[in-house]
Amino acid sequence: MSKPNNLESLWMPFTPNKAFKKDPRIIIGAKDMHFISDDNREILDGTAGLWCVNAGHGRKKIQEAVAEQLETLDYSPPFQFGHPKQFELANRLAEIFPEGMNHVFFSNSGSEAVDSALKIALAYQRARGHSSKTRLIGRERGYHGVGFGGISVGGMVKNRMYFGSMLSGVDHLRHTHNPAVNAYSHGQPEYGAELADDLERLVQLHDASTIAAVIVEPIAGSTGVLPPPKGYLERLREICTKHDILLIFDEVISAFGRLGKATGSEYFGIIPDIISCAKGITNATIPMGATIVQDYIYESMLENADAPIELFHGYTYSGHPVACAAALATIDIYQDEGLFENAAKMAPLIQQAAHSLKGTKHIIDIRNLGVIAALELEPRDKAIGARGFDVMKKAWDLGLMVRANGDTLAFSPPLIVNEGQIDQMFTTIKKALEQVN
Ligand code: PXG
Repeated sequence: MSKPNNLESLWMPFTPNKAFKKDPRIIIGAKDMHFISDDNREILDGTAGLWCVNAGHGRKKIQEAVAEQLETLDYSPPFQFGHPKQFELANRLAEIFPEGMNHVFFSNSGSEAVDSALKIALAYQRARGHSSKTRLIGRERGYHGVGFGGISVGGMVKNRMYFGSMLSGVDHLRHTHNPAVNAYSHGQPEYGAELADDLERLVQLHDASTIAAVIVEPIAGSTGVLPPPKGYLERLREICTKHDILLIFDEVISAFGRLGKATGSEYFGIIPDIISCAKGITNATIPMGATIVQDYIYESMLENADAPIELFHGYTYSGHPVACAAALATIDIYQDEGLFENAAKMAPLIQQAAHSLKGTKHIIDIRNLGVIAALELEPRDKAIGARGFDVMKKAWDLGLMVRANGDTLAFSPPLIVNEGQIDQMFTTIKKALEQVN
């Protein structure tokens, strides 16, 4: 494959375009645990792309399923018509998602899965006669994609500050990051369960009769990997139930094995009312998102709808046949190869390897859970994110893809990762850290 010779026309997402085009990193191929760069180097994929290629790259079974689907039925309209694979996939997801979550609404990305979740929450409250419940609660440092719904409940400052006033009637819980007491925690930190009581305070302020739903990532990813403090999610669930507020888990990152189970909900043993997911659902081969709801939400919507169409929401590509074929093949791979179990097996090795870097130049905190680890670096004076960015680039030169979220380096390799590759990831990043000021 040849190098693109003009990089100018493309406006790259979430990328410093000027810097990239001066010093590009171009990927031309991928197989299993590796990317191939345009100078023909093998780059170890320490991030499963963007937390999404959970079964590793270039999986034959998915390729064949996609090719066959394109030959048989390339597209069918999702409104008023159905095709078999979307029903089959909804059933498969219902099997692996938590108890009582048997109804699936399809979309094309995590952002859409989140917006669908928020809209379903509002429509459900109205359908069951609680139409004053319109308020949505998110959390500081939360990431829920880039739609106006997602950035409104999200809490990443830069993702919000450029885009006006967003949705009204949104409030936020405090984030759970507290390095003063929790730095270098192995897995879930000890302190911070009481931060869930912020929801009680918001109920005091707004009254529960105005609050439709709370949305959180069970483990915050994009903001730099923040595992929930022990007891925090349990408390949040309790308070939501007490005040009849829906709990939405945004599992775009945590579903499909990242924590060693099908969902973060299963891993933490907490059942939310709605889950949004995407990414690993198709091993990232074809865009797809899904919003899975508890039976009582779906049933109430069907029973109480004031129009034959119970939910005025959907996308041209909801349940796209090719995405469904890819997702079914992906779930087969996860189950046939026991990849969630492999993730659970690798988790302690990642924990050990990550924490062995304590004391390495620049590192001020190390966090981990499941097949996720993060190294937080001391920011440079007046240049937040610059050091993280330079280490990411240096790692690329040394043959490793790692994600820099500001000054936090995040690792989330495909779930096929083995012990040698874990070792290579952390040996390489150590080298990169030592070579960057
Ligand atoms: N919710 C969560 C929890 C996510 O992590 C989205 C929603 C949005 O998904 P889409 O498919 O619309 O991008 C995400 C996406 C990073 C990074 O660097 C993470 C995501 C996307 C891009 C970068 O951590 N997660």
